[in-house]
Amino acid sequence: MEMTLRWYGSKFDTVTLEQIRQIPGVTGVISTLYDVPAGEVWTQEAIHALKEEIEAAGLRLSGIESVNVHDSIKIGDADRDKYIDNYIVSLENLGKEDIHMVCYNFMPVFDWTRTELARVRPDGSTVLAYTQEAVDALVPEEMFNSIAGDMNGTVMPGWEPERMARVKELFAAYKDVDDEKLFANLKYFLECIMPVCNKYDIKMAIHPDDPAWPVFGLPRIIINKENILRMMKMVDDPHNGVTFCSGSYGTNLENDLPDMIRSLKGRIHFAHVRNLKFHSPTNFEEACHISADGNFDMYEIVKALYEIGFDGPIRPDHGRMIWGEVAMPGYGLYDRALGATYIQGLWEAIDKNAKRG
Ligand SMILES: [Mn+2]
Repeated sequence: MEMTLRWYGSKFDTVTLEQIRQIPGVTGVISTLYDVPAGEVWTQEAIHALKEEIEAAGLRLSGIESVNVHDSIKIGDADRDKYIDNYIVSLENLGKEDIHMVCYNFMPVFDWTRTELARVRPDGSTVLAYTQEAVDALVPEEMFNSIAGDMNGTVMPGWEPERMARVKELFAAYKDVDDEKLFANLKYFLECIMPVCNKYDIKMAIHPDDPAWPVFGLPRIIINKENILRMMKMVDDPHNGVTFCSGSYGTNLENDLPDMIRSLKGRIHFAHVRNLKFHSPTNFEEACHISADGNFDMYEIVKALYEIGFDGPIRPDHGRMIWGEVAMPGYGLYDRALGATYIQGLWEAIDKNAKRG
């Protein structure tokens, strides 16, 4: 594995590359062209400039999170081929710049969903949290306003104001899209992009839906072992793979995370590792990374990744806001740095034990 941190670019991130460089063991960042809207082509020049900036700081651009998929592709409407063509050009330009891992998601309308961005924990840290009761009390158009006040002046991925202004329109466009249609549209998209992925050895890594169940009646398919294995089989190419995000699959307590990891051997191209603390099956908050702070056995999760021979980029996922830091919720420096060193500690112990037999 290669330890990385997500970085939104110098125009958007409160964390600097110089700071990331000083986190023990972190050698790469996962970044994006944050200001290119979904559907537009990523130029080779822009990718090259991002890569140069990161390399000048002594780090590597280890992959992209995300190249977003335009809603037309997810809906399967008349414009989808145009947007798929653009996506293919973006992948081609990434390939030419020697980038080999691309994370994306296939969630309708809303990207990840939380109902609080700064829930206060007993130690005074703040975290993102979710309750189904809070979602059920909202109409979708209110979702953005309920989140916008807590963003610490940042723009969170998937919650761009211009996108949220179109929520009603988007809901109407998705009205005939059910699980089966969404699966079919994903298959169509993947079949179109696999040739360019094969040509440049680009590993596509779909991010799970978060939370891992339908929200506001919209279909969600990347939620459990059964569905993800169906997706692997429907386009059976090693470049069609997943981002294993413990915090997203883990929102559904029925998902056995180490078992899912083992079932995806060879198809996990990127790993997000974090813990959740549940108060009920539909009321959870993001804990710090260590097992004792939440519901997951982080040792078993990292061990499963180790045992399947995972060698891609891994990153600590959302962290708590601690030590007075003001940053994009979930994406401060301090708690993610603690998470990165903790995950590496687990990895080192597992590796040494395995080698001693
Ligand atoms: Mn994730």
